[in-house]
Amino acid sequence: MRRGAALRVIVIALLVAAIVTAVAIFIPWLPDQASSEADEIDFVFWFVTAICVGVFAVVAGISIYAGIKFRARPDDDSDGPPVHGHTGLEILWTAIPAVLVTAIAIVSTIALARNDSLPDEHLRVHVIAQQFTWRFEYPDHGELRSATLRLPVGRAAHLTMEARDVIHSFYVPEFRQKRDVVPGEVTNLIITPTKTGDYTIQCAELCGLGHAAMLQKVEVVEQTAFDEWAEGRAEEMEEGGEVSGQAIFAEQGCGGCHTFGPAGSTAEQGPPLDNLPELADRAGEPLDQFIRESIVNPDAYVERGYPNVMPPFDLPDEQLDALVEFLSGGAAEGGDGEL
Ligand code: HEC
Ligand SMILES: [Cu+2]
Repeated sequence: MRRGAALRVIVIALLVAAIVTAVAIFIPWLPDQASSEADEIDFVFWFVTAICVGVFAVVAGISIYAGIKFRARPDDDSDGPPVHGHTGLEILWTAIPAVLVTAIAIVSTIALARNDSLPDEHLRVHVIAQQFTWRFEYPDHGELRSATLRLPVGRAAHLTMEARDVIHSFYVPEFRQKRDVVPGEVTNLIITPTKTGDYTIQCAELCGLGHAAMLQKVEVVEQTAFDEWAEGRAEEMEEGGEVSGQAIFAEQGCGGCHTFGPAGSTAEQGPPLDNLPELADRAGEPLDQFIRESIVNPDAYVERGYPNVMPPFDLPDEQLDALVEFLSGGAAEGGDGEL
């Protein structure tokens, strides 16, 4: 009798385990890995998943068996038999989870520690998070700044991250690495991309109204392509005097939210900037002044139908002038669309 019950529970548990294992394995829950840190993270993920499958199968096996076997008949109004605790069982169901949780803690700690080891040869990137945009500086390359995170493949990047307003979280699913970006503190993250291609950073900490729009591009390229880009951009920026509005537009990430023909951008988080004269008219302001104010103090005039998510930009005067000129059409010409 007892043995028959145990056997049934085991059969049900194995069945449940088979189903949830299939769900875990055959549905592609995770995107392809694109960093050498991803292995460690995925190992922890699967380790925890395996434990969950085991615990779930045991609990489901007993619950389903008990639900069928001990179901009260519709006309049965009697009380159940009085049952006292079972010391042996209680020790068991306390001890087993304690061991499992400890094992998870140890495995995670080892994985995180391994992913925190920084090789001597690495690229430094400073990350600035601000509602609702990401910006990147490359202290190894002078004044180099960008709104797209470009990384050379096969080389460790050391991100030092700072937040200008509230807590954000840097996360690129393909890299698996994720870390909070906290005001008043510098947090670190190490990423060694293993595959060239385009990925998306998504802020993983609800940081305000525009949180869902806090997406930005990561481009992993060959080292030679990276060097070429870095040199080109650094020269562009050091040429002085000639500040290009188009470069500022790209560098500040305006194209991440706005469609603007001359910059080749197509994002739709904010109003399209191709018909700015019309928008300025509607606001009843001269074009240049309207643009300038919209950049420095976006709260001054919030376009109807759009959330008030544009961050204020505090740019040096000559950059602001160049940007306003670029947007007002003073310097409009076909761009190559580089963001
Ligand atoms: C996080 C997304 C985001 C970024 C980044 C961003 N904007 Fe905006 N922008 C918006 C939204 C949304 C609006 C509409 C709400 C408002 O007017 O504040 C807007 C409004 C504007 C307007 C006024 C248009 C109008 O009709 O009110 C201008 C001009 C503008 N942005 C230019 C820029 C420039 C230049 C940059 C880069 C320096 C930039 N934006 C960066 C989202 C963004
Ligand atoms: Cu954020």
